[in-house]
Amino acid sequence: MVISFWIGNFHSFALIICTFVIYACSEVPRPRGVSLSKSSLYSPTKDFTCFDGTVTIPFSYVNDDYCDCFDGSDEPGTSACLNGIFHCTNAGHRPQNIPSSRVNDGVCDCCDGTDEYAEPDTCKNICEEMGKEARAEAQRLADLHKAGNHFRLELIEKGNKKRNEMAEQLSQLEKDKEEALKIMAEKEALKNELEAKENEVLQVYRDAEEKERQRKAEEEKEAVTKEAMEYFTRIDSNQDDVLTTDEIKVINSFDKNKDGEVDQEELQYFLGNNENVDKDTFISTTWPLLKPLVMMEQGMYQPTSEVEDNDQDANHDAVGELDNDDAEEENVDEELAHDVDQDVEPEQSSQSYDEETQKIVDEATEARRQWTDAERTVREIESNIKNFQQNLEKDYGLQQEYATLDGQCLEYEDKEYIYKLCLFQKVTQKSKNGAAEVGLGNWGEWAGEDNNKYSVMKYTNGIACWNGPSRMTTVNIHCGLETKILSVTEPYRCEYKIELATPAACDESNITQQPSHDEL
Ligand code: MAN
Repeated sequence: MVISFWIGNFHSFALIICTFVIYACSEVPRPRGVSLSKSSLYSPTKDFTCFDGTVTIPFSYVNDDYCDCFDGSDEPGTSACLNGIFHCTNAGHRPQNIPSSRVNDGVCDCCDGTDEYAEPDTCKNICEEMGKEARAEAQRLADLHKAGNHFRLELIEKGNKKRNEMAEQLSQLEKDKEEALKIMAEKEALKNELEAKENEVLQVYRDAEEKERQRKAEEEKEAVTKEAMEYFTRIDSNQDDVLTTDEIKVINSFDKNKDGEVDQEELQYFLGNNENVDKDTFISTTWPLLKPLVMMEQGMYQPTSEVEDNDQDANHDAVGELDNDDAEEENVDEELAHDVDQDVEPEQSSQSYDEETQKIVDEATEARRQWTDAERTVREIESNIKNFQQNLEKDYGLQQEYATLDGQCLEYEDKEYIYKLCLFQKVTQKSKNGAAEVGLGNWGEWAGEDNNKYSVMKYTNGIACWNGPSRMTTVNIHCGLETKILSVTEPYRCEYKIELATPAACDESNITQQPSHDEL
């Protein structure tokens, strides 16, 4: 059955009057659930075309509780279409659009109760009351914004001043940098010049040092050869310039493991596969292996291995047991120890130069110092420039109203934690039981809705949550006569929410207006 909800019995006189005084009129005839702005699309004298243009139906099908349009536009006043929109006028308060599926569902959605027309007693019309409250709240907000706007203007002035000063400081720093770079270049040139001179005069010393080094190396080599020869001669008992294994076996120093005999393994160690050793091989191969053992026996060489004690014992033994039966051999070791002693080099004295060279070295040192200082100055200026640039690039609101708040820190305490918000920097949380401070996020960006970008701040990349993502904080900004934290909550684990009041957000011209009430 086709049920029309067209309020059709409105007499033509009212229609004519309303056509002329449409804004002041208390009722404009239109199907139930249609807003005034859309009423012209529903003409009872014409067929109705769905808003999406897909279907045209006789006007009597509108609000007949059967969904004909895909977009639900033929059933604004019934719940027949899932996607329909029911408009309530809510005279005395704000008009409202609700999904038409909520029409006659037993729940009061509109303050005027028109969405529950099937059972008119279900909902009372509370629009006047609500409207009054809403208007009082709107007035309170308007007054607050008005009062806060005064402080906001001050913030804007200070913010702009701060920015201008920073811009001036930045351009001064750029000039300072140019100057510092010039000085650095001069200092570098001077340094290079003096270092070249220094290099030249020191070359004489380096050449002399090198010569001395070579001389010493030569001397050392000769000493080692002499030492080796002396040792060789002493243990070459038949003086035939060849050491046989028999001659070696009686020398305690070759008894590496100090077990009382020079065994095959030890012979192999010192002689390789040779049966005997001539002088040259002794100097080049045997003596370098033997000398540490001889030194150790003389107590000039401390073994570092775990067999230290054993070695020391062996050492002790060795002193008295060069050859168990031969006291003469004992003397050999003692004498050799004396020779080895002489190998210890005196400590090198620190370099000193003649007066002229020293002067040149000092001048070069001073030039290096000055160049280092000049370089440091440039680096410091560059780092300052970077800081200023970063601050100047920060978005402090359309009129710089937030600029002076940068770095301002505000605290808020709840039962468990002390929260600290340093604006445009970071948010932290400190447990009252003394645990370490936790970072809840660093300044990220403004994140308000398109037309209200400056109503929300995001601080991101805080300390990672246990088994979870990094902590982050959202700061919702409200108009208030002073800048302070109103509340801190953690609606989701490690996601924090701060409500912040500040005069910077009190924009008189931007107060959310009560929606215009075009239909009463
Ligand atoms: C700490 C605090 C809390 C947070 C937990 C997560 O206790 O930072 O805010 O919920 O860690 O483990």
